[in-house]
Amino acid sequence: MVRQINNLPGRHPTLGYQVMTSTHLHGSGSFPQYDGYANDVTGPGQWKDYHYPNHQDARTLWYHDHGLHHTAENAYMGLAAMYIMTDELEQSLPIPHGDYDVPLIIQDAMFDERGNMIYDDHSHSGLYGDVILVNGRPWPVMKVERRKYRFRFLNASLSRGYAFRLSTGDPFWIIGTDGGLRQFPQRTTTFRQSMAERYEVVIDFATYRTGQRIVLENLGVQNAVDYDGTRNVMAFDVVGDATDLRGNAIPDLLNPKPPAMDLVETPNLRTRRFEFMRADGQWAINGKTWHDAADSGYEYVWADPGLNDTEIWEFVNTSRGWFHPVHVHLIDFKILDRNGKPPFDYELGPKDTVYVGENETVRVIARFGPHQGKYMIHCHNLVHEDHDMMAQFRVGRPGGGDDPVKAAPCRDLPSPEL
Ligand SMILES: [Cu+2]
Repeated sequence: MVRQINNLPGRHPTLGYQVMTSTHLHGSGSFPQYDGYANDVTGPGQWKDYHYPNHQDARTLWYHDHGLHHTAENAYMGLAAMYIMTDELEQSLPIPHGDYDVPLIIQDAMFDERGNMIYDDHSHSGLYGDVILVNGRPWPVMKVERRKYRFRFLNASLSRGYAFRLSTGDPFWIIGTDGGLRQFPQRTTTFRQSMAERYEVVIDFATYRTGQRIVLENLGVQNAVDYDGTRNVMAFDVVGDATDLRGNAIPDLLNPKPPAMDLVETPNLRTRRFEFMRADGQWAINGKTWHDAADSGYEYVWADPGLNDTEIWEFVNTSRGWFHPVHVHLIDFKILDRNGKPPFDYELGPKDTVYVGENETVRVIARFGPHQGKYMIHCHNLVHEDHDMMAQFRVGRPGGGDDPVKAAPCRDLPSPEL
């Protein structure tokens, strides 16, 4: 249980909106009332207890604001952080742990001359900062020893995708994706990462000499607004031999049965299509926006899989001007194909967010459970999400499952002792 207390001022000091928050634990199979449903908001002077099952395989989750129409501003200004879950299998593997297991929360931002954050989303198209922050610090330099490190890459930017590369051209080893460890490690010299995706990446510094600097570079992706400052993300300075050689391996087998990865396409499976598009000057999914959900009293759903049904969902982006990271709440999915071709090798692990690039159609397969109820699917360009590329689906029968807003309402301060 986590108590979220909204102690923010009644109005945002520079942007002026009322700061209503809703906390989404991204990557968790939570009950609807603890999932950060956009309208399940906690206002200034209120609090809410969130219960998390923590029943899934070890994985890198993150929690961020999901409040209606102001998620982008709230996450940009700081309401986003990592949440790491572990288990016996993950702990038993000889992969880097402890000091050698390092979160990298990557964001871009822009600042005025006094150091205040500037929020400019270019008429709701996207926010592209000229400063790269890693764990809240601009272009940091990390001291590393001559051994393997595991980095948990989270792209927590609002709108910027990245294509990562090491300045040496040496490989990354991808050992995990959004839903935890992959079956086997995958070598790659570059990978693109959209907002909200997570990759667990091993970098081996053992081959470098003491005193060498290795830069984590960003090659940029289509339609991102790049600046001189967005070419580099951070750097690693090799300071000496390893002081501890435990967990210095990349085993051939990581997780023998990662979630969702055993799902296979069969002819009788239902396929649903979600087109991410512009409609009436808004960002929309199948021509509808969250306003349509609101107008129906939050009854309208874009999809209604039965509990524990396996379905194929097809995400379509016919534009050349932008990409959409598509995030489905509650479940893990396996990517089947992109424009009819196999997904990138590094994507072959359990996922909850997928890069749907320009002119791309991506098909994923998932089993819908373990809970019934209404959950959101949306674009994770948070500027798009807020205006208004967000939809919902219902798992199970109409009226089934806990109500996301009414089942566990927020309370007024003061909050009682825990
Ligand atoms: Cu989008």
